[in-house]
Amino acid sequence: AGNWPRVLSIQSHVVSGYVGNKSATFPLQVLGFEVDTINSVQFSNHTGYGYWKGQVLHENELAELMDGLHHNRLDHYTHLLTGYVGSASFLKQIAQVVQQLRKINPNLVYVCDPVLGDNGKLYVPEELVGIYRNTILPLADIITPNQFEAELLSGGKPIKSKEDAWNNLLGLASNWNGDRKASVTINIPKIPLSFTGSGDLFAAVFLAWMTKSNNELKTSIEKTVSTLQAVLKRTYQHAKESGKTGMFNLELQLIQCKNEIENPQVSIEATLL
Ligand code: PXL
Repeated sequence: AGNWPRVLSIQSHVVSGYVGNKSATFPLQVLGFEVDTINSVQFSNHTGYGYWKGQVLHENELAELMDGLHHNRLDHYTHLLTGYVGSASFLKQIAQVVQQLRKINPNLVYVCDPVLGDNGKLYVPEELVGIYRNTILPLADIITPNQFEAELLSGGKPIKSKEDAWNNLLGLASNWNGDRKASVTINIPKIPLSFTGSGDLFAAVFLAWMTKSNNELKTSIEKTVSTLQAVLKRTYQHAKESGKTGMFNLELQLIQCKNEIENPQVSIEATLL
């Protein structure tokens, strides 16, 4: 397995349910990636439940784990994946982790989901915006901001030019392949529920398909969006059929979608600009 892609994923762990590492690990493994996880928190459940208990990993403890890996030469990774980070000091330590991993593998691909908030509302301390912008994003190869995050990270100007129909979400992506820039858009049917952990799933699956396709943006976006649609549709169906409302019935139906994750049927085409 020495040549397999190996991902270090630093994200939340929840005992029950699927956000953070619980949302990212299974799809990456199903797609053939070795996944090592550092749990930035261990909570009973995600915070959307309103009540949760658990522990937070501090930056010195992250450094300790990295030291243990380094001592045993276990810190050779092809990818680093990070998601929700709740404090400035932990985020700064992640910059140290990137530097440590790049010393071992200069070709390390860092996929950063710069989680700041959504729909005009921050859900991390405001000081994280500047640290992402000035310290973390320059180290990242792939970032997966939502619209609000893209606005904050690019200087706070609203993005309004691609307003779409209310029942669609518009996905935008661009990358450099050699000296060529590719840009794609994709219209994503909106499912009328609010899911938790779907952003974490998106970043992990996108990492996988970008790697497997050698950075082919259009097919990677199509496979990622199609996977998300399959998981969210099944989750929506499950929530409706279970009758009861409540957070637990909205947990991603991830294991149930193993086949769709392994072999996504592209149901939605992206447009190359
Ligand atoms: O990215 C979602 C997420 C991650 N980690 C924790 C969360 C949530 C969403 O609620 O509570 C701890």
